[in-house]
Amino acid sequence: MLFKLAACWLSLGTLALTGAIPREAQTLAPSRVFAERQAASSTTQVADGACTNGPRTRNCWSNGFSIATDFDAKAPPAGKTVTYNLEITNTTLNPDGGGDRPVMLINGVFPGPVIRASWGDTLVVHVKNSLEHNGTGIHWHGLRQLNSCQHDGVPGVTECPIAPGKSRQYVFKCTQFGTSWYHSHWSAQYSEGTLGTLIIDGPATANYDEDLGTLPLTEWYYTPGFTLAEQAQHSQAGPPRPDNILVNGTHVNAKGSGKYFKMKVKKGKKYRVRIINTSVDTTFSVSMDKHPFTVITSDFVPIKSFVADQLTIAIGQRYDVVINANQAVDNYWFRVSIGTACGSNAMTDTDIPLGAILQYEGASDSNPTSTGVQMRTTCTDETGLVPFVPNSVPTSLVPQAEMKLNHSIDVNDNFLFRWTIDGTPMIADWNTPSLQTAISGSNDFGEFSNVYEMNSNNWYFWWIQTTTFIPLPHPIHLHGHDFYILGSGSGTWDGSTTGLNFQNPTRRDVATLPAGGYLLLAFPADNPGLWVMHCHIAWHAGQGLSVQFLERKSDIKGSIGSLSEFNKGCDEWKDYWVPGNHPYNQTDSGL
Ligand SMILES: *[C@@H]1O[C@H](CO)[C@@H](O)[C@H](O)[C@H]1NC(C)=O
Ligand SMILES: *[C@@H]1O[C@H](CO)[C@@H](O)[C@H](O)[C@H]1NC(C)=O
Ligand SMILES: *[C@@H]1O[C@H](CO)[C@@H](O)[C@H](O)[C@H]1NC(C)=O
Ligand SMILES: *[C@@H]1O[C@H](CO)[C@@H](O)[C@H](O)[C@H]1NC(C)=O
Ligand SMILES: *[C@@H]1O[C@H](CO)[C@@H](O)[C@H](O)[C@H]1NC(C)=O
Ligand SMILES: *[C@@H]1O[C@H](CO)[C@@H](O)[C@H](O)[C@H]1NC(C)=O
Ligand SMILES: [Cu+2]
Repeated sequence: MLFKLAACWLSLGTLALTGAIPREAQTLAPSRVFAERQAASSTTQVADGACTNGPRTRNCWSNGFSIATDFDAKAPPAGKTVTYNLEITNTTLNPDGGGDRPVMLINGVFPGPVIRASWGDTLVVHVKNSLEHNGTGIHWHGLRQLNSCQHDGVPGVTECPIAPGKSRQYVFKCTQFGTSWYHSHWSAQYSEGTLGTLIIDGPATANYDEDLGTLPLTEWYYTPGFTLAEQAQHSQAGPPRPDNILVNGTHVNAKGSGKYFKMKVKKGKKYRVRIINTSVDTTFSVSMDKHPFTVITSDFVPIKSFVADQLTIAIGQRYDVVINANQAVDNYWFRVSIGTACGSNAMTDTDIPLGAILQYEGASDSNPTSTGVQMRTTCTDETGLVPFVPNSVPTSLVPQAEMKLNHSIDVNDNFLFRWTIDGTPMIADWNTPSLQTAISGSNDFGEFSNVYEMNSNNWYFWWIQTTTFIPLPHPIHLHGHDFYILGSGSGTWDGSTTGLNFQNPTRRDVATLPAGGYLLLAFPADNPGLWVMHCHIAWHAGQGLSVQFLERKSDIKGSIGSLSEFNKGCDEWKDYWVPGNHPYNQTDSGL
């Protein structure tokens, strides 16, 4: 009886509180949300009436969890188990009307199925490799894999590839929330279409009525990815030129056939859109005519929301935005431009608009005639992204290593191009994943492993410095962590910490190393395992632009749980990967 009374009183309090949050509020005061969380968690065992997620209370979640929760410090809410089955097949696809192309799809669709779970849930994903002549391995981009390194899906590092005809089960907890994607991490395979998007529902820093879901952007080539990767690593003339782009898997082609993707909205509502750059080699800028974006997250980190007409998105990066359908009932362009400062696309030779359509209910089915902002063609990251939950980096840190990004060319081997870190490209050994070597107690990771060790439970600071004369921006992605971006710039870092950002710097899992410049990153060694950090331009990763962090080696075995899937996978792979049993060889980094 007493219990019920208390619950009742709490929900009355809720009404008063939610009523007090102005409907149009775009920024939620952290102190208020924090107070709510305190109130909720102090009434243990009582269902959380004080903070229920809804269109006007997106800051709330449940039972003492809200947008103000520091998910790096607090365990996630108790969740359920969510299971998916994915099967990779060798098939063909004609997404833009430009013609069929061989692809390797997940469950026969491009993009693959949207995987959806909630904050605190455990995802169980069964992956079946139904390809005849390729291995595979699926990486859950941006998922923290706290104490589950063997489920990170990186062949040669955290697992043996999944052999043809075999399956693997990946199990991991959703400790963060927001938008991401999953993709093959096996050689150039994701450029064959082996990818899909992923949503972890949770609280947000701005309110909206409806969630339109994920909006993956990619470039599209009419030539198979493995053929292009081979060309790219032997090319003296730069990377291959994409033929088109796809927005959520579709687009109009250079001859005008094919169709634009349509987002359908109702006037008077606010919508969340989850934009993801899943491309192989293209930086994009995006805007929506007459509908500015309220940006609420960058990668898996909620940020203080801000309004922008246009966003630039590097490969692997995600921005969740809210748009307000408050314009006249009509069609509007969602514009996509190519970062021609660091790439190209055949569609820029045509007058065909690149993008998708925002269609109001009641509008005609014709293409928009709307006008918008001047689109960028640059390849630099967005700046001023302030994490909603402030965390800081110790100011006493000094760089642990200067990682020099250079390149090498083997002219004897038909002009073989490699990116090097401190003189060595990273080449994965599929038969002997680094995780296996580490667990066996050995430090013999091989000549091309690019291992950097982090032995203590402490913060580490890394300096990535371009030394090559090839000035290209590189989207650097870290597994197992969000890194803190202390600074970046052109030229060589002068070693001075003046001007670096230690107080609540942007943290995310992909940041751009500026063309010819440097990038300074920090993160704490709080996740024992082996974590790669690589360029997310697929060609560059294939050409060796990667390192791996060996994090608290002596704690790995004790923290990551059962290795049964890992061991089974290696047994099956080694049975398959024997000379004479496969028509193709590993010709790149394997990542
Ligand atoms: C996909 O099918 C094509 C055509 O049959 C074949 O040449 C190729 O080896 C197959 N690829 C894989 C990875 O099984
Ligand atoms: C993109 O397509 C997926 C799969 O059909 C769908 O779930 C999602 O809502 C679409 N995205 C948008 C922004 O409409
Ligand atoms: C995708 O990432 C690539 C490489 O970082 C970048 O060139 C491109 O602009 C990004 N696309 C979008 C839409 O941001
Ligand atoms: C980078 O590579 C070039 C040759 O490709 C070499 O001359 C130069 O010394 C290298 N720089 C560093 C810092 O390794
Ligand atoms: C693969 O490598 C083996 C052993 O080096 C060699 O005999 C075979 O010809 C290679 N196959 C291809 C397709 O290059
Ligand atoms: C994967 O299959 C494609 C053909 O579908 C082939 O071009 C490529 O070499 C294969 N890669 C490996 C390492 O087997
Ligand atoms: Cu790169």
